[in-house]
Amino acid sequence: MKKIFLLVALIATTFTHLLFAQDTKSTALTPLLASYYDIKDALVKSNSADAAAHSGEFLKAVNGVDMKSLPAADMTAFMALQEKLAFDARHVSESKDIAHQREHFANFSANFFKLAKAVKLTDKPVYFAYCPMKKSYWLSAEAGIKNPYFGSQMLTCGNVTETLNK
Ligand SMILES: [Cu+2]
Repeated sequence: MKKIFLLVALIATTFTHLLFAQDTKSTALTPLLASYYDIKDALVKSNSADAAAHSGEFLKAVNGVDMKSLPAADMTAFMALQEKLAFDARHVSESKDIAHQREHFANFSANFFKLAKAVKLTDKPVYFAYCPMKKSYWLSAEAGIKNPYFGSQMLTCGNVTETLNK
């Protein structure tokens, strides 16, 4: 009887550990990364309508984050950046001018990288790339350079300066 009890306790403990392990992989902030990449990809294609639409989605997501679900450290990091991220996302979402969208995307990316460094948004690598022409950064899921500031005009201009989750 004692053995069975121990076995049950062991299984329960293992199960809890598995659950927690999964929790650390994604947070309420994880969807923001996918949304950020959608905006970036639209700018790589110089598609201002898509960039605006995806920024609208980002804006909704960033304003809808359930703060109470976040660990204290993540919440602190997020709260310092939420308004800044929302500000630039709103401007991109309301604009049809790709140059104007790219201006905001530079600031947006700098703030989003601060978030990605402070909060583990994914287990996959996040590449932080720099465009010397625009003097601005962006985040990418791939190491290969596809420049969102110039698109096809200068698609491979830039280099990765930092990698998260290497
Ligand atoms: Cu603006």
